[in-house]
Amino acid sequence: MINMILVIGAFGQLGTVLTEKLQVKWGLNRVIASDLVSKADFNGHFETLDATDFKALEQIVTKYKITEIYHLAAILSANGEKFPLHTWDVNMTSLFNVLEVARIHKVNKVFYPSSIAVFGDKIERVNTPQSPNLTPATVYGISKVSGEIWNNYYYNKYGLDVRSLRYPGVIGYQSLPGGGTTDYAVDIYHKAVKNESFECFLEATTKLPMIFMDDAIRATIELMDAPIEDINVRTSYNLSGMSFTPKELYHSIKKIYPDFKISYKPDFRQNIANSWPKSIDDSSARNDWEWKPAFDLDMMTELMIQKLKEYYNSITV
Ligand code: VAH
Repeated sequence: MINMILVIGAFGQLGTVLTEKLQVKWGLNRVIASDLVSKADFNGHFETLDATDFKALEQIVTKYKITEIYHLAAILSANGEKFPLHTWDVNMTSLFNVLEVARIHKVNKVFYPSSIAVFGDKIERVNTPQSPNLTPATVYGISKVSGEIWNNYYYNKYGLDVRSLRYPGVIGYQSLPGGGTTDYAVDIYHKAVKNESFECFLEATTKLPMIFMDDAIRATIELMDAPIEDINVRTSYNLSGMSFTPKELYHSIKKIYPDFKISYKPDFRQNIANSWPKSIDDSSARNDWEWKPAFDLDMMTELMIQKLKEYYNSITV
């Protein structure tokens, strides 16, 4: 059977990179990118889609005979707190639409991104295990926990093969995050490369789990490629890359930019970060489908700076 892939939220932070990877893996004609608005420089098939519109989603799924959906659209943790009920509505309606359309039209596989935001204050914050008490402190986290449980329900009741990862903060040079609490760890590199100083909205010592984009994308593809009998977690897999504080990240960048300056001005996002783990136990992912991250902090810093330098040079000439 021919695989036809739909990516929802294809121009977001993860979607931008994942769509390109999937195009390379399956071919340009096998991947349909969708998002709220189109992008002039996008190379490939594109459909405008608001995933809260069931009919519009269904039309695309039937038009292209979609067999695999990556549902990456969501309102993230920090933006989500500004309009909690709207966030719940968007995140859940879009997921229900994806699950229902997949069930009705017999889509083979669905990918759903969950997050370390599912954890709350009832957990061990160091090496947080797979399935402790989930009592998230943000509406984004509540929507992700609920999404995980609904995915598990669709798997058990209808046999829908939904797979999911609890991403840490994702850091990449290819795209910008939008409205999350871990966004600082991307912004800081842009400031360093532009020779500007950085004002951090988290305290110097706030340790959070993070992952380099290459690792995050590889984990996604490896999970989706794993034989069905190896997938034992049907809510969402803990996923770990590295853990660091803003101060540690600053010192990693300072090895390349010794004059780089940072100041700290915590805002409402500090409370969100305080409710999240410091590090993650991802042994289920390691055991079930042999997950292993490749990048540590200094390796990531080197590549981020090299790539962002290339990018800023290319737009200033
Ligand atoms: C956020 N980057 O900050 C997201 C993420 C690890 C948290 O899901 O909201």
